[in-house]
Amino acid sequence: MKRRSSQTGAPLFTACPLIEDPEALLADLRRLVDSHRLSNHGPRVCELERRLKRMWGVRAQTVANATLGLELAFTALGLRGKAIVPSFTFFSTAHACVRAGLEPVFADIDPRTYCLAPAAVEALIDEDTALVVPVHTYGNLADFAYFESLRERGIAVVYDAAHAMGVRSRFGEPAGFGDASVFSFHATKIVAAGEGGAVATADPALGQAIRRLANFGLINETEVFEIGTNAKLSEVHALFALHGLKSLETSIDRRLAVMDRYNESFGDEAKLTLPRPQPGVGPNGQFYPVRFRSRKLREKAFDDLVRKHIYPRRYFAPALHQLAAYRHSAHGPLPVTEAVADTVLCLPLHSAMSLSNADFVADALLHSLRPRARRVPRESLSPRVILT
Ligand code: T4K
Repeated sequence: MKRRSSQTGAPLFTACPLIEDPEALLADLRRLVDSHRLSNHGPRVCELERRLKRMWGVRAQTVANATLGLELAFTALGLRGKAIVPSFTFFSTAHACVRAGLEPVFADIDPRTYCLAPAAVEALIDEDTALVVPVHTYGNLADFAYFESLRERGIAVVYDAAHAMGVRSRFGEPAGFGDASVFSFHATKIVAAGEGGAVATADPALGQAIRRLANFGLINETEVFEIGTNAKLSEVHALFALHGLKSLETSIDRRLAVMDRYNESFGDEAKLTLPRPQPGVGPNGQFYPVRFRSRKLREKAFDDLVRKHIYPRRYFAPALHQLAAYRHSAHGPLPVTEAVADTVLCLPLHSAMSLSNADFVADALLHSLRPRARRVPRESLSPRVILT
């Protein structure tokens, strides 16, 4: 008999994009087709930028993806020298620095938030430091108090906010901090447009420069003073992002319900370290990272889950300084980065995930950790969250 992998028998991936109202999206796509306007700052891109600006309170400049958003933000700031970045992040953070002509220097992270550790950054700052790129890892917010103070010391700060759409903070709207913050609309993100991104900035000149660079460097049809690229968001992607934004709150609520369910299931499991809530932060449930006591346990769990057609991801292993591409890059001591990269696993968590599938994943993981344990049956599921 074929073994079922979830309540529906479908594989369970770490991420899965959700279109909340496909009929409404298809109707809008029909209108888009009839409009014959597919790119170059058309009405949907403009509408998306207006909506994001309303939400963030600062200018929103759409881009083709967050990787290019980071690169163009660094380029538009006109920086030269070193950029302090985490090694525990997606490739884009450091790649964008190199492509913008900056030299990445890797700093260690905080073991509770997985974001850059201020003390580690401070120890690496020297007269060549032009930029620091804190990543809001998994939707945890970097330490604004420290990083904003760097700007007063003449160091540019651009937040990699690829994971942070919809995160709230008692310190203010996260998108309003830094020289800029760069968000992603990739298929794996909460607002899933397939590809896409947006740069938030309170500096109108910086926003304008990023817009220019994203459009080949054109001033007008005949004037180009700088070498730009093509990083424009298409109308199709903007339409998907607009639909994703409409259901942002619902998506976050569903994700948080799944997180609560995981927390409840793993609460007393000493072999796991669960994500810790940050005081004063309203999380978005972008990822659910668990840490294992050892790499061996993590690898066993990974294999056991995959056998049940559950596909977690080792975000972010290997750490960037462990890659051949960065073997010559400078870095400080990275003990936390290496320990986390060795032991972390992001479990399936997405806006369409049911609590019953969360239970299925939790049971599979607990069984991997304590193969002889028996599970207590659960009470019935909340109907609001039953999707897949
Ligand atoms: N900064 C940080 C900190 C980031 O994490 C990222 C991207 C960026 C910057 C740059 O943002 P973008 O330039 O992409 O806007 C994925 C994404 O490609 C990447 O966007 C993301 N971070 C990273 C965390 O994950 P992969 O190679 O792990 O994706 P993939 O194809 O293995 O997909 C992961 C899971 O998602 C799969 O198990 C299946 C599911 N999935 C994926 C796609 C593409 C779907 O269900 N539908 C889909 O269409 O990198």
